[in-house]
Amino acid sequence: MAELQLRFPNEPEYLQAVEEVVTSIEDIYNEYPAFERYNLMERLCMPDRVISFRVSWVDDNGRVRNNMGYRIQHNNAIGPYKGGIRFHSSVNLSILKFLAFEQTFKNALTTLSMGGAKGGSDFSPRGKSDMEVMRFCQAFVNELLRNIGPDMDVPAGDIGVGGREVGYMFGWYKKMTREFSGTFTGKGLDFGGSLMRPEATGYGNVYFLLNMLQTRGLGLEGRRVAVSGSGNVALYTAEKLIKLGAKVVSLSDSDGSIIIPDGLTAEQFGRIFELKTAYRGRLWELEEEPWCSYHAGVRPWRLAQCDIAMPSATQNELDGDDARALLQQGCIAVSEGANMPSTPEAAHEFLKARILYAPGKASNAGGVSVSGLEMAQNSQRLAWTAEEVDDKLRRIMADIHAQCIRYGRGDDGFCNYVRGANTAGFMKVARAMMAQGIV
Ligand code: NDP
Ligand code: 2IT
Repeated sequence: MAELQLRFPNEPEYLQAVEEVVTSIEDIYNEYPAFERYNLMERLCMPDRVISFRVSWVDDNGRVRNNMGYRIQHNNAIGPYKGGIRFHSSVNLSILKFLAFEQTFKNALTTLSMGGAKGGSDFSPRGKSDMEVMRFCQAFVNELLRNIGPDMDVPAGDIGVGGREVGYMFGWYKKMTREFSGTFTGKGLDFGGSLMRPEATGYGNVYFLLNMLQTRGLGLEGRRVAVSGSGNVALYTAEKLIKLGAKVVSLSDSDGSIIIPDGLTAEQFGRIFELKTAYRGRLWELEEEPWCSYHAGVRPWRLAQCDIAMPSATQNELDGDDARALLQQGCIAVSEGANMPSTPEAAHEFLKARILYAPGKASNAGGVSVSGLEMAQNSQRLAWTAEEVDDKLRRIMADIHAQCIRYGRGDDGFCNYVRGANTAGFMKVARAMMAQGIV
């Protein structure tokens, strides 16, 4: 870690993600001297490739705008590079390197053949017209297209990138390569997208949570669940929770949070879903509703009285004080929908309290798993039914849970899911890297 800190002093998120993995796999790493002979950990801490470029595009007023674009191809030991694209003003190299690093271990857990990558831009789609977003996506892909392909690197969505953006990127890629391929996942259903891909991350996280609760003989019915975010992951998490009889007591966006003391009804959820997806609206627009309260500039953790927390917005959105507040309320489980939403201090609190705590690379892996299933369907030129995909998703989440238990359960029966997920993911990538020599 000291060496990495010297090499990459301005990359705090990246160092945070690496430190979590390194410390939790230390014991097993040291059991295999060959790993060190091959300098595996150091190799894994440096992405295979970092691609960065300028993206110039023209806004609706005819002004030329410039953004930075990136793709981090982290590791392809077990399959083609695979991972989302993030468009958000906060995007920088540190954030994308942490996400690509996490993705490598997450993808290894899915049981599918996918390496790890991540990309994005400091471009924010917020407040931009459809045509501006389209022109940006085209300029972005124009730079990226030599580095991606169905067997090379397959991008998808992440923050700020949903069906609209993937559609525009895929369209330009197809035009420039003259190939209709499965190079992007999260595509529209009419042109190769998989049923259930939009739902997959949120639903998958709820399936993972159910697996965790089951280990303690607990269920979801009537449980109060605090969810953060109100984008793709948060909305489908909330939808599934409501269907299963849980009470969703919060949602948030980057301006603030809503608290719903009695839990969202299906009808109220439907209105929020429409506000967020059809109108790209803001949660403050619900300020006057009698069934919820709006809190500007705050996150939900200290306000929502909950049994379970599912942070589903962004990294480091739940800190040590938030964690202590959740534990004080009697929170029994935290299942991460976002990537690295808990700060190291928060994660430490959860582990110390021995609650059920799932790190994102295990619990949010349903999204990339169904991306993998979309790649499989594209290769076959077939489309599976929603039931088939959902059934496979449930099995994959159960399999990921079993891998966490295998490597994370101690002699006293407590499962440290962080150690379990990191070790299981690492062992698979490490074995593949060892077998392929120094490349
Ligand atoms: P969306 O863009 O659909 O939604 C993001 C949500 O988080 C929005 O409500 C957004 O609010 C909020 N948010 C974003 N940045 C911040 C911030 N800096 N502070 C507070 N709130 C913020 O993205 P997704 O739902 O796809 O992604 C959410 C998380 O899940 C991310 O961590 C992503 O990496 C992770 N993830 C996504 C997967 C996927 O399949 N999409 C798969 C696995 C993980 P606002 O609208 O105000 O910006
Ligand atoms: O963080 C993630 O796993 C994603 N954003 C989904 C990646 C994908 O390739 O579907």
